[in-house]
Amino acid sequence: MNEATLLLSKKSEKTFMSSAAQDKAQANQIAPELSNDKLIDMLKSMMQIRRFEERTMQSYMQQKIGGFCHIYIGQEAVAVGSISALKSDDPIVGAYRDHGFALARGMDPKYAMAEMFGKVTGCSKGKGGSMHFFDKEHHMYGGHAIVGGQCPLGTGLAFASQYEKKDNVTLCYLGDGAVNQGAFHEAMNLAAIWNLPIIFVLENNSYSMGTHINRGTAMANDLRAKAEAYGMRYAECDGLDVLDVYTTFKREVDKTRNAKNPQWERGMIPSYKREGEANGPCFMNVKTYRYKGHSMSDPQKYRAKEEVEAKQELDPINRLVNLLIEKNISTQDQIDEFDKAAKAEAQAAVKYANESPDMPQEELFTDIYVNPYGPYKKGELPEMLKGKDLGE
Ligand SMILES: Cc1ncc(C[n+]2csc(CCOP(=O)(O)OP(=O)(O)O)c2C)c(N)n1
Ligand SMILES: [Mg+2]
Repeated sequence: MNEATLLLSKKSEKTFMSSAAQDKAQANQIAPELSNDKLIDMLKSMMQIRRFEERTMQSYMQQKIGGFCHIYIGQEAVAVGSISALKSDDPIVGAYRDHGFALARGMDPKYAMAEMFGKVTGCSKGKGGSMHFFDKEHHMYGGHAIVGGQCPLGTGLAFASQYEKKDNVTLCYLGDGAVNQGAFHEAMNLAAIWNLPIIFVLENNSYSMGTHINRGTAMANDLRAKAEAYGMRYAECDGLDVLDVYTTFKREVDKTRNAKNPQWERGMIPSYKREGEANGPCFMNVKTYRYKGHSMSDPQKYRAKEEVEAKQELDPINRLVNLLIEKNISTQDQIDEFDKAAKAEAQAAVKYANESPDMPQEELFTDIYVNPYGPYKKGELPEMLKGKDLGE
């Protein structure tokens, strides 16, 4: 396992101690709500993901895990910084590179690992595998393998919370490849005309499989255009810096939480005159990088080793470690302990997955059709809305 990516190297320490250290110190000050405990939690969460992913790679090589498997190493700050800015019942949904945001959201690594091992104890009973994590309890609505397929679902989650007059914000994660999908544009359009409480979180790691964003995406140099096409708020942050991710998300999540549908508030108005967009949906471009291949079977011929190494110098975990030590928030010894705990937890997850029973064959015929809200009859309210105050 590549210990070097996580543990402090003298070289990265030197890089960090320059002006970057001052910038980060300021970032901490502009987020006074970030207590020392919360900073440490964010570090632990990123370490948990990194060590989990290393074990995932190892288990894949040992053929314990089958099918497609996409590693999140390098992108940890995106999931951790953004989810730290949410309420615990704010829904999240994303694509197949889902281990990071599932763990950051609170999924037990045991159930995540068991899912990939195809075991019945997995978060999706072993039926979904790496790409289809799901955790209703933690409001994590998948894990979706169809590029862009999660965008309409995220829009639906945001629509539901607005319709039910809840004050939730949905985070819909997508890769840079997804911005060229029709589903993404349909979802952006609906989110804009209904002013839905959703943030489309572009995890912009510059590559869709082996295609660089500049080769595959119009206006790649100015992705603000994608938001402007829908009159939607645009923001961006440094996805290799968890504090920048957190502070940017905190600001945008707070604005988005107030999203109201002007058509419902004041009767129909033309959508092109949509008001209140400062408090509406947002398209967030998070510049990040994946240190590993697209999936476990990627020879990575499309990028230079030097490019990956240069990005590893900016490793989000090392950067936070440096800050915590520099600010006397934590010591190297404590950090080593956190890391030891993260490694032990990942190892325990593998043990649990190994020892769990396989999915019984009968399970193949369950969870196919779901109708928990009862039959809908024309003219009647659906079960889910009966007895609810709809404000009429
Ligand atoms: C509709 C659809 N087309 C093609 C694919 C094949 N495919 C799987 S991943 C991928 C690249 C997506 O890249 P990106 O959205 O940037 O996400 P990342 O892998 O970088 O996280 C493609 C084309 C797919 N899964 N779904
Ligand atoms: Mg990508």
